[in-house]
Amino acid sequence: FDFTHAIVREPGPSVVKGLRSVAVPDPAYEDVLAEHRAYVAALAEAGLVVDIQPPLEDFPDSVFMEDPALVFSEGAILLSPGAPSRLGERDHMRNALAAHFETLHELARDEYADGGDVLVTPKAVFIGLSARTTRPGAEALSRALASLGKSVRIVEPPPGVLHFKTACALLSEDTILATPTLAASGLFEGFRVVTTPEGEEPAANLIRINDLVLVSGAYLRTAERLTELGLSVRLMDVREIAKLDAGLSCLSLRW
Ligand code: CIR
Repeated sequence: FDFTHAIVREPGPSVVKGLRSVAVPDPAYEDVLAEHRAYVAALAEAGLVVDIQPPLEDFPDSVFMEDPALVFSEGAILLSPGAPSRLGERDHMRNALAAHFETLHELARDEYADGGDVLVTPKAVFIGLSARTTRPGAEALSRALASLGKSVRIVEPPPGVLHFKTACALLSEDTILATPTLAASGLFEGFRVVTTPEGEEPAANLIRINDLVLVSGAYLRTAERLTELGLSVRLMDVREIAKLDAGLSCLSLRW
């Protein structure tokens, strides 16, 4: 969570047609845009230099910048998003990354992995298998991570969420926030695990950036729990973006 830079992509009007797992009505574009602008402002407030990429109207989900790549100060890895409508985001992401990274690894087009399934911790990088991240994709990503000197744990999280990080986030060097179901799976051996309060499971999709933790404003009991742990919490309005199965980590790449 020690970062200096981020890349985001501004949402264009097509964002309202983004993928969703539950058939909810389209979000309101103006509100998505306002939520996104407030998010960018919070990243800047947390101390990041933010590169804002232009909207891609042909790719409604391209605002969820976290999924087609994984970035570290040592280099970047271009991923193959597992949703067919998102695969073409790769080419735009390659261009965006070229301005920042000399080292760019690339997964093959059929080695599917979404950045939302990857939790980076100081000890290990967790890759969660999902409907978007296949075993061959996870293994290819694991090889790319090894070449950047990272150790990897490929895990099979309990089903029921879109991405691994829908249900967990890094809070400190050795502390993970997870939903009770994921915490009970025992995947985080060696870490201290804090759970989301009953009924606030989606709050787990949060991000810590330097000293600030961005949390959805809908989950006040989670915010209170984190404040009690001594963390500085910033509540964010993501009500419209959340209709597209998104939380706070999906909206940027950070390094
Ligand atoms: C999708 O289904 O791909 C988007 N509607 C939401 C992606 C959320 N990304 C993430 O959690 N990393």
